[in-house]
Amino acid sequence: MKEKDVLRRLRDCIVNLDIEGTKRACKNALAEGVPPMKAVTEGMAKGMDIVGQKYKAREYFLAELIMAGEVMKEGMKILEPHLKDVEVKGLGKVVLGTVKGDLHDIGKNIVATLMEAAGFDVIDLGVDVSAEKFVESVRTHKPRILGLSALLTVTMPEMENILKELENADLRDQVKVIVGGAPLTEEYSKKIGADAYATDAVTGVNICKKWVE
Ligand code: B1M
Repeated sequence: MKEKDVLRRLRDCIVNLDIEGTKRACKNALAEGVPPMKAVTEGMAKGMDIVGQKYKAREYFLAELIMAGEVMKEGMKILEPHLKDVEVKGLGKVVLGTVKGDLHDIGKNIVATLMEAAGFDVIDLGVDVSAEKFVESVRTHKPRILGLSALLTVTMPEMENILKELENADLRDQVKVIVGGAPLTEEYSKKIGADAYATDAVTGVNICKKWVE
């Protein structure tokens, strides 16, 4: 099977909310030698974009969004061990989380997986994480990097709040801050004073590696 057909199948299985089909398509992608990260970004994530468009167009509703999240997570269970299959170097700690009010974690989890694969020690605070919890975690764990994810326009301002709280706690200059998530822009990240913005997980991890290597 050609790579583009394997990727198209992965995308379509997500759009059709086909859990068994997605699992089969992920196994097939590995068997056909498709790089696992490509299967995520150019297969399943493309399907998630279409699900998002269908939701916006009122063709899909909340139930379908939830289902799509579950289907992608099942696919990730198959691909994830292969994303991690690299030499581990001690690059230091990263505290990572999705900001308060936001429950989206699929992208953040991919960032966490790739960070670990690159050799970072990831402390994942999960979703709906308050500024206080981020600040406390930076104080306790003393990470080299803090990673913030937000998928909703309404939760983006929470990132600015976290940066302000880090300043107030005199911790801002002790940690590099990277932000990511679909609604963000480079311009917004500069405006709020983040050190970096990444459109995708691979770019994000590469930026973090440059910071510490
Ligand atoms: Co939601 N949702 N959702 N949703 N959801 C979006 C984000 C939306 C764009 C859909 C749409 O309308 N087209 C829209 C937001 C609109 C906006 O604000 N701009 C939306 C909405 C409106 C909502 C609700 C409000 C719906 C409702 O309740 N009426 C609700 C909010 C709940 C809440 O958070 N409080 C909601 C709920 C959900 C579910 C829980 C059902 C589910 C999430 C399941 C889960 O995450 N466990 C869900 C889903 C699945 C989506 C879509 C369809 C897919 C998101 C996803 O997982 N993408 C999404 C549409 C879309 O994004 N196109 C949508 C795949 C993932 C791999 O990509 O997360 O972008 P992404 O991550 C990428 C990059 O962004 C980047 O790297 C990742 C991989 O390359 N990245 C980083 C992310 N974080 C990073 C951090 C970094 C670096 C890079 O450094 C630290």
